[in-house]
Parts: sequence; structure tokens; C-alpha cells
Amino acid sequence: MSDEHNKKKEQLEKYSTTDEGKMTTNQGQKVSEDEFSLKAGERGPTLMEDFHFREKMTHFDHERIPERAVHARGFSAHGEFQVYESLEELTDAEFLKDPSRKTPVFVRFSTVAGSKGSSETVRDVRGFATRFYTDEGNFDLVGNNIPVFFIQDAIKFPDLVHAVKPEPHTGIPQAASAHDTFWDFIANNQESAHMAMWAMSDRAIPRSFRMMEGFGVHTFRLVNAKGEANFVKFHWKPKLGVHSLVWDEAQKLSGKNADFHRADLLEAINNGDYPEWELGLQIIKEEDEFKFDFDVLDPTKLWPEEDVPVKIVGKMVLNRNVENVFAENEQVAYHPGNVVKGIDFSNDPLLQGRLFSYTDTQINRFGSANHHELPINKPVCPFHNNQRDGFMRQTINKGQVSYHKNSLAGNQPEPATEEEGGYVHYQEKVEGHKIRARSESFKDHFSQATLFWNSMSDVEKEHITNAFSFELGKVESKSVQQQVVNMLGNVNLDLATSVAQNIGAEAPREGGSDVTKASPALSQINTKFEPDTRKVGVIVDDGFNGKELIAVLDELKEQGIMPELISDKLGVKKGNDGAEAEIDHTFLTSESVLFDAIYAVGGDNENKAFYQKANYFINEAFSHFKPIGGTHEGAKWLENNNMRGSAGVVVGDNPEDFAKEFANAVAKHRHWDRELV
Ligand code: HDE
Repeated sequence: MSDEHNKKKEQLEKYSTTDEGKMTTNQGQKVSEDEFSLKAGERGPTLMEDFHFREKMTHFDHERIPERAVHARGFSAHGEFQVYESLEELTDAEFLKDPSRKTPVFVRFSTVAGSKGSSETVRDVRGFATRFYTDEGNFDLVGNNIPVFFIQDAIKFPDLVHAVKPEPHTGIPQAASAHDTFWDFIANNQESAHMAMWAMSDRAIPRSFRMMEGFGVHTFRLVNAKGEANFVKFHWKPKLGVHSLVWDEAQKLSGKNADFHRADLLEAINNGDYPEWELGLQIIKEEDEFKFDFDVLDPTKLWPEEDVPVKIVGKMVLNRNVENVFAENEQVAYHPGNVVKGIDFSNDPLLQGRLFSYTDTQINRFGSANHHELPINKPVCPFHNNQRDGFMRQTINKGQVSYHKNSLAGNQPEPATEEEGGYVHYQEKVEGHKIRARSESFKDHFSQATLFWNSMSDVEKEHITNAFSFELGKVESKSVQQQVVNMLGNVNLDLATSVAQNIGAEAPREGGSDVTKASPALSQINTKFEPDTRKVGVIVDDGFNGKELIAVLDELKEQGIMPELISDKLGVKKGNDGAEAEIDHTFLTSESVLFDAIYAVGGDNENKAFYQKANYFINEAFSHFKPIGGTHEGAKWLENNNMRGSAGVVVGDNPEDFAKEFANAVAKHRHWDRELV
């Protein structure tokens, strides 16, 4: 779909304005003065009749709306989705049946715990919410980058969120789970064991929104035109693979660039490097509901991909940045209950509770049940009903009648039949006693936590152990520390013992797990490795070898890599052959954590201060296992640092060969088998 035919874009344009020309009040009167309020005498009091001052100040005083209770810190982009082949066997959703149709989408990525201005690279689950503006109404897939959740029943959500948010008596810590109340909650709500493993894994410190998987988490239903249903789990698979930061880097980034993830998304889309995800479906037939060792309704369980394969069915591309962060990113009001015909719910008790919470929270944020009228929330298809009035109502509903059934308006608007596209809920037979209880089939809290642990590579296991040790190391209560260690004993005794040793707790003597199963799809070691859009910091000083630098940079760009030049000063550096290099960043304005790899070029002078600063960059990147390249003077620096020969350190004299080898090292993302020097 070319942008000209994107219905959502066309709709949004009708509401968009560029504030050019003469300044006016909101009532349209041209304003003659915007710096000085109206006063009784130059040094006198301001006068109430200054309508421009009153209006400007009042509006400013009311500019904020409540931030989201969770997922407050987020960023979004527009794009489109297209299914590869008709899925009519599975679903009656029109946008999933027509491969020629491109459906506009709006995706918002977020952290969960932090407030609106918090850092983006904290350890946390990431929200991955997608709205499909289909011709039959909005479908919101409000998912996360982790396939399971902490709790099994929505009634515990306020408790979970109270526990992870800053502690109420101090307001500390911001956007972090490394504190007593969070771990007290985890230890005393053991259904969270599986998700806690994920949250302590590298998944919770993604390198980029563009390098995250997305999961619908809950089991939904797809229902076809014949009324036949299947259970489904939704997956988003990123084209660039799943990649993460290392913990030290993530923490440093929080200070060096708290906007790291949004800047990355904005930049990629501005450069035309549109991020892509494929949509995957896992399907379980209704009749197979009880054939697995997990309950399909339990949101703390995943369906191992090796047992229930992910069928790739379509592609999403994000190709347009937001134009106004408030009007789009803040005002978007997702709701897991926004479904279209062909997509239905399961009885997952977490999902069922979400169906209530989202409208309620939006009414709190917008102060009105009319938030569906905001431009970003409006469906692209017509919508009619007898709902009326309320705060900030925008639509002028014409006519005498606003009720159903009626005769005065020919019974308009009238419900649609199933044939006309009317939504018919899946007719599941439900019977039971009213009861507040957890199903027996929901009570195994540890098998999949162990499955996750078993599926990790050694380095991933080390990161998980370190993450638990960090988080619990920040916990003050010895009792809470010990409770969590004991809980980990049910997942894996080695893990529990290492963590116990690191935090001075007692290792559990019994426990352990007899689960030996692993799911290779869960390890990031088995993801895709591409050099595309990786940022390389190139350290250059006067006297560099011009021909060589140009050849290397050309080859790196050819491979999709984005080199940026760093030196002691901005401006132009001169090569020994007269070549000129425009510098992008200085040692003051950049830092190795902002790059995926470092290429040391150097120059030919004996500038000690320069060498020291370059060294700091190189050593930090090395300690984060990043690829490092060096030619000529740069290669000597690596030699001086005893890095030559280490994994992921590339040196060479032939520019083309060097660039190719270095690009391969960049594609590998991190070189874990490196011995730190
Ligand atoms: Fe949410 N969640 N959630 N959640 N959630 C919100 O809605 C809630 C859950 C998710 O970018 C809130 O608009 C309850 C699971 C995302 O705007 C709120 C429960 C998953 C976003 C809310 C859950 C999510 C939210 C806060 C337990 C993954 C951000 C502001 C039953 C499948 C969407 C808002 C955006 C936001 C409630 C659990 C994902 C309070 C009650 C599980 C991605 O309504």
C-alpha cells in the first residue's frame, strides 16, 4: 500500500495542522503582543481583562493528563500489515483473509514499571501493543515481549503493580524491580516463578524495540465463517532477530541517553530502515485442549514451539514516525477487548480481567468516555450507535432519535446480521459453580521455569544468575532474599546455589527439578544475526589513511552498517593523503555504549590525550563483548591493550578484507567467548 492509500493516514491528516501565519487566540482574534501581559502602568499589576494572558496560562495549567498506570514510558510508530495467504480456514477476520489488503497499524512499545519520563533501558518487560485499523473496526493486540505473565488471575494485578512500583514510603526506586516489595511479592506468589526467570534474562534489556519478539500472551480464539474455533497464540518475529544489551551497558545508557530506544526507532524509520516483524500463529484445536501438560488458559505457560509450531502468516512494517507525541503516543487508548469478527477470547482469567480494566483506565486518563473520538483512536470504518453526549463530545449526531428499537427513524441504526458482518460471540458451553479458586491444572508453577532455564546457553544462564544476584543484592530484607533463593531451588539447584553464594544467603539443600526438557527456540543464541543498521563508532584523528578509511566505510555501508565518526573535536579531520572526514560526535558527546561496535582508525600524531580517550572507548566496548576493529594506528592501540587475537577483535591492512571480516564480527552482535583483559 503506498502511503497515499493508507486510510488511517488520510484520516489523521484531516486533524493535522501546521501553526503558521498570524498568531490568534483560540477564539480566532489576532494577537498583537505575546511577550508582555496587559498592566496598569509599566510597573503596575496585571489586569484581569487580558484575555490572551488568561487563555494562554489556563491552557498551560491544564496541559497534563494522568500518565498510564503501567506502561507510562513508551514510544510508537505507524505502519502496515499484510497477510501472506488467506487464513479463511481459521478465521473470518477480513484483514486476515485477503492477501491483497494492507491494513494500517499503530504500534506502541513501552516499559512497564517506570513513570513517563523514566529511562528506556531499564530491566523490565516491554509492552508491544499493535492496533490494526481494519475496514471492519479496530483490532488491538496488546502484548508484551515476554510470552508469559507474572500472575494467573487479574484480581492480583493491582498487588503486582503496587509491589513493583517505587515503594510508597520513599518513592524509591524509579523504574526498577531491584527492591524489597517486588521480591517479597514474587516469593509469596510463586506462580510468578516462570516470568521472573524471563524478567531476569536478557529479554528484559533489549538492544532495540526493533529487535524484540512480541507475544499476545493469552490464548485467544480464531473463529472461521462456519463458526469453527481454534485456540491461538499470537507471535511477532523480528526480521533483525532478538538481541539485547549487557547489564552494565544498559545501566550506563540510562544516564547517557535515557531516550535510547525511541531515538533508535525514530532514526531507523527516518533512514528508511523500516523495522519488520512477521506474524506467527500457534494453533491448538479445541478437541486437543486437554492433551498438553499445561492448561491452555494459564497465562504463566507458553506453548513450546517445538511442540506447537509457529505458523508464519503475514508481515508488519513500521514506516512512519509519529508527528505529535501527545496526540498519537499519549492519546492512543488500546484495549484487548477491541476485536473484530473472527477473533474471540478464551477463559484465561487474566485476559477476562483485562477486558474490564482498559476502558476504565482510559476514562481516568481522558476524563471522558468519548476517547474513541480522538483522531488516533477513531476506526477507519464508519461507526454508528445510540451512545450520546458526555465530556468533550465531538460528533454532531443529527436527528430526533437516539434509541433502539425505534419506528421514527426506521429503526436506524440497526444491528447487523451475522451475514452482514455482525459480531457473534463463540458459543462455548459454560457450566459451573460460582467459586473463587485456582484450577488444579494451574498449580504447576515451576516446570516451565525450569524448561526456560534448561533452554538457555551458558552465557545466558550466567546473565540470569547475575541478574538475580544484582536484584536480590539490592534487597534489604534477609528474609525476602532467603525466600527467593528457596523459591529458585524449585527451578534449579545450581542457579539457587550460585545466587545464594553471591548474596550471602543459604543455598537450599533440597528441591531441584526433574524437568530435563528444553526448548531451543527460547534461546537468543538461536536467533538471526545480521549486520543491518548496526551502529559503529569510528575513532579518527588527523593524519588518518584517507583511501583506506573511505574504502572501509563504503564496504561497511554496503553491508547495511551505520558508521559514525568520533574525534576530540567536531569539524573536519584531515587525512595524510589530503582526504577529509566530517566528525559526527566528540569524546564529550558520545560514549561507547551508544554503539554496537568500535572501529579504531587513529591518525599519525602522538597526541597522548587523544589516545587516552580513545582507549577508554575501546576498553569499555571490549568489556561489553562488542566487536572491535582496528587498522594502522588503531590496530596498534588494540595491540597495546593486549586485545589482538581476542574473539571479535579484527585487524587488517587490506581495507576490503578487513571491512568484510569486521562486518561479520558486527553481525555476531557480541563475542561471549572473549577473555576479558
Ligand atoms: Fe496491561 N494495562 N494489564 N497487560 N498493558 C495497561 O492500560 C492490565 C497485561 C499491556 O502502549 C493499562 O492504557 C491488567 C498483560 C500493554 O498504551 C491498564 C492486567 C499484558 C499496555 C492495564 C494487565 C499487558 C498495558 C494501563 C492483568 C501482555 C500498554 C494504561 C489482568 C499481554 C498499552 C492503559 C499502551 C496497559 C491493565 C496485564 C500489556 C491499567 C488489569 C498480561 C502493552 O488498563
